[in-house]
Amino acid sequence: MEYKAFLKSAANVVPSKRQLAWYDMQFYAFVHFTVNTYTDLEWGLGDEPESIFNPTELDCDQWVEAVKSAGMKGIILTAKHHDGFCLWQTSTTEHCVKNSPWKNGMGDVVKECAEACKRGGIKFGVYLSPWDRNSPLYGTPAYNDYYCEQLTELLSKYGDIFMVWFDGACGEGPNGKKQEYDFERYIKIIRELQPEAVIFNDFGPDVRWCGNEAGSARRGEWAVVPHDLCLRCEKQTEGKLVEGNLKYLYNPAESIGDLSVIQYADGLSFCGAEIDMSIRPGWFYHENEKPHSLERLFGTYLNSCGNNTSFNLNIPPMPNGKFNQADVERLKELGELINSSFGDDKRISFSAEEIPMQSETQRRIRLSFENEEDVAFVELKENIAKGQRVEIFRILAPTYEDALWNGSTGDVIFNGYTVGNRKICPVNSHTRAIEIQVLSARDTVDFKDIIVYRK
Ligand code: FUL
Repeated sequence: MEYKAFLKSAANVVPSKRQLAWYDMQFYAFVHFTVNTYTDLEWGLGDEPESIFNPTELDCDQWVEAVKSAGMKGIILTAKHHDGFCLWQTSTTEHCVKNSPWKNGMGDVVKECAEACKRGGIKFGVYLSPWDRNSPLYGTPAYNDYYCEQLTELLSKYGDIFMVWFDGACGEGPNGKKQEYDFERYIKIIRELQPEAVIFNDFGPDVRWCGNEAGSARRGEWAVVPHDLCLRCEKQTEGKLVEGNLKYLYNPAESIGDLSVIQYADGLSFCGAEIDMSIRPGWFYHENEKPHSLERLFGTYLNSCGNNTSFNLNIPPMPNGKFNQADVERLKELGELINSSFGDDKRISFSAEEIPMQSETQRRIRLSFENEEDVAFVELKENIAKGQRVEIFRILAPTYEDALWNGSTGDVIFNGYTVGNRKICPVNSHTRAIEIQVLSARDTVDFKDIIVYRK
């Protein structure tokens, strides 16, 4: 394909309706809770007695209030982690809450959490670990039937599900065997029972893993990536799920969606990344751990929600079933910092002037403020429904206060790579005007919004 035509085609790979809804979510919570909470482990062994699970003060409304205070819009609960213990009243196994002393075996954490989310006006999602260290079926074809039954229960008994989070881990089961996961079948069930839900997996089909659990971001995040990275979307493969064969090569790569990589791909998929990390070092609660600093969490927020990915932040409940007060406070501080940084009162009004360019893929937009301002952030939003286009951009401020732009090119206050759904550019500049320059893009650039925030 001719080079420019290829670029244009890459720029016009668009998200599905459910992927667009996921972009709106931006920031949501993971809740890791299981027998590990009582054994101090990160990966349960699968032979834990049900009797240890006893969250006597379980309070999912407290979870919901806490995550809302940080501005998060949903909770994804580990309905089953690698240890195989099910947090809901399942008919598929005895290794579940019904054999625990909690509420005399009548409790259901999935139900309580789903209902609390509904009451609190946020969305609910489920994590169901394919790796199961308890099920004797694991490692045989019958395990896929078992897993599908569990999925069916979760997706039909607890109302709307916004995300199904598949964990890529595939270790040995109790009989020493590994399982071949039938993702095609799992995905079919999700599409049937919860057509609005996005599916997270290391490699899509809807949302992919960012490649680390430390909250680190790429320099820029492309949502359009090689087919060979992803479980391909149904439309592109006429209903068949195809697994990319280069996924392990691509996944942690810094250059995943760069032109230098995608030009060699035999097809492209729209599959944005999620950044997942825990508020503490572990995914599960350990008494000796402390929440990460506000700076680190806010930095990760900027690098995820402000870098064309979503942010899935885990908060682990304590053995009594509540979030630790230190986590609750950190979430509140985080929410306050996000609100005070990006609140309406922080918006600087401006008049915008478009400077005509010869190339249709370049832009210069000059923003002038009424007074000098201490600018903290510039936020750019592409109309992602039409595809992701901006490659390289920069932001400049006039060098001299009085010169504005006359004859001077200005100082570069931000060098950017990729925009996408939302790019937050920390600029930290005292100025009366700025200029946004798009130096290269894959097609014409459609900015849905440009917002400037003062300190
Ligand atoms: C990993 C798991 O092994 C961890 O325990 C945790 O659930 C994390 C989100 O995904 O693959």
